[in-house]
Amino acid sequence: MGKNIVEKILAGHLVCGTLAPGEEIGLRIDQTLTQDATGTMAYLQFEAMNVPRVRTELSVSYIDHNTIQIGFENADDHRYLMSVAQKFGIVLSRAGNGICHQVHLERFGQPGKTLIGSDSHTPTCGALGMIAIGAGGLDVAQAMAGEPFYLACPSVVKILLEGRLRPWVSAKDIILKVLEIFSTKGNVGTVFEYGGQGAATLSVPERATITNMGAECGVTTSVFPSDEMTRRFLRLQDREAHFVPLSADADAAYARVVTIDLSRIEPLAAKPHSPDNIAAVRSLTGIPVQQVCLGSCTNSSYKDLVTVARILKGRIAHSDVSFILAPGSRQVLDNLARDGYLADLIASGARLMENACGFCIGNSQSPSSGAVSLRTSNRNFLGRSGTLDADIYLVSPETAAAAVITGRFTDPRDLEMDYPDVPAPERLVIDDRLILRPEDTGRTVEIYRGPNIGQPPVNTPLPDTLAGPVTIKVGDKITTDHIIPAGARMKYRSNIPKYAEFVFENVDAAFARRALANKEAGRHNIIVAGLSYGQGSSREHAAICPMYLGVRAVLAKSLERIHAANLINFGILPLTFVDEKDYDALDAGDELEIAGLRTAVAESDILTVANRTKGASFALRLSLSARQKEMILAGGALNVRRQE
Ligand code: MIC
Ligand code: SF4
Repeated sequence: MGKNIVEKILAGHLVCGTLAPGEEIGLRIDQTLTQDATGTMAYLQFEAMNVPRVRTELSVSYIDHNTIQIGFENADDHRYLMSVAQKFGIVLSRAGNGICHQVHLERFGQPGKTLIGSDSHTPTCGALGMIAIGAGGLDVAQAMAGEPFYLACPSVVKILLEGRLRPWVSAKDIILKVLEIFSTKGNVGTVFEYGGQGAATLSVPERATITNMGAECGVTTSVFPSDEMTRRFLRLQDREAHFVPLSADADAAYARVVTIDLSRIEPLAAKPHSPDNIAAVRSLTGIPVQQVCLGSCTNSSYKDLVTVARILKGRIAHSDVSFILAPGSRQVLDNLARDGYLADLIASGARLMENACGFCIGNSQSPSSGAVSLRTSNRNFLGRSGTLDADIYLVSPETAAAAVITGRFTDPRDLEMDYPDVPAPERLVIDDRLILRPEDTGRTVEIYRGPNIGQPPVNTPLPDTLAGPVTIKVGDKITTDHIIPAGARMKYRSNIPKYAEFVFENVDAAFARRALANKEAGRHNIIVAGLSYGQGSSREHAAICPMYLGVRAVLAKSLERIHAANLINFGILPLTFVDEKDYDALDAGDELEIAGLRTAVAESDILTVANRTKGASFALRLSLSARQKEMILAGGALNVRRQE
């Protein structure tokens, strides 16, 4: 039996376990990436591991998220990251060089390699034919220390692309179609492997839009073959030496095959407040638009931005529309400038922002109250933009450009012009001078620590009796943006006691105070949730901050992969209902108790919970590997390391 692409790369990196879907496997990791908002915590944890230098082939630290720098905190974190990089042999991409995923794709990703990153959109580099996976900062720190990365061996779904995109339809519309088919839930433990004649027509940046937003489906990662398109992209990046061909064997097996005919896709949009709330742009025609944001790690390539520049050339943004432009990387910006397109964009009224996450993470450009904002980014979760009552729609660059002109939702096919087909440039300006390579001089590097940087807190070992209230009960599809908001709050990423004040801020602003009071009274806090708890980002703060507030267990109908792993890393029990009806029977404030917990965790996969308030009991499932059980019993990964 032949192998698919995923099996080939996993087999070449397998350290332990067997390649059977669902089994825990350990992988050798070739490359890591971090960004500043998750990186500071990751490097604090790495420092605690007492490893003199990173043990990967390549580790890159990006500064791209917290670049607004209101107050001293972010700038202090940047200095910390720069000193850590120098000391431990990490490459550092300075603020201004671009968004981690875009830059990693351009300058570092390599077919056939493994990459883990402390950001959920790390799968972007799957566009180059590598296995690139998002993870919590602690997992990335362990990989930098040379340890395997553990995960459940995924099952592989083939997405067979046929046909060719029609004019005005682009890669964003493909991934929105995929989201329409698969939704944002129920895909844990799978990988999307793309193939077919249609896939061969897509350039690497187009593939990257698709692999990037596969994260919204909750898959472990997405991957494309490494083919002539890949070679062409790497050649343009002056990196042809990194090219290796990679494709699935003709008789490779898949858990499922889904075929999408590219020629039948039309311009699509994700409506508020979920990336899988898909509608045809045509059905939204006429809705007035107040803001258009172009950029983010999803749609920031040279082709994306040149396409918009050519659509807008000689026109001016509609008087109702604030038009925001944040190029994904300095390379893209340099080349737009060289070729004159930047001038066209500025002439059309674009408000040029830094090459950074910016609007996408909600730290700037929050829309006005009740506004409609069209964005080429990947997430439209409630409140993420910084304006709770704004309506955010995710669209392609073409649809975004059409709204810039008309001030309304407009199917770009209705613009009376020819589609500007943008070929890849013959040559690119490549300037890596904002990338700092660590020198191995043996010189002692002093680590800079600003006053905002605290030590990561550690949990206590698992108690034998868990007793406390359901401190909050939430519904389905609660994202990590709901659990711990980013945006304006993100500057406290290195200061857990402060950041923890904002847990569930947009869901139940009194949660943090209530939880802390329970903790101080010696009670455990319990979160009850519906389906797909912990969607979205990889931020381990969605586990660390609740842990700091005394949360000891999450009872959910289902949990998303990265968040569940983060909970375990910090000693919080990720439990699922055996019978989903028990979710309905629970209310916030119910007093729950699990007795004999340590023995039950060690010996069984089923725990029995007593509801003291209602005089009932019910069963919960704890699906953990032996390694994860050890972590839970010890109160998290840091305690296990300490014991060792
Ligand atoms: C996001 O897009 O939500 C982020 C901000 O990039 C996060 C990481 C973070 O919270 O720092 C992610 O995707 O993992
Ligand atoms: Fe940055 Fe947005 Fe991409 Fe996250 S999704 S890495 S915030 S651009």
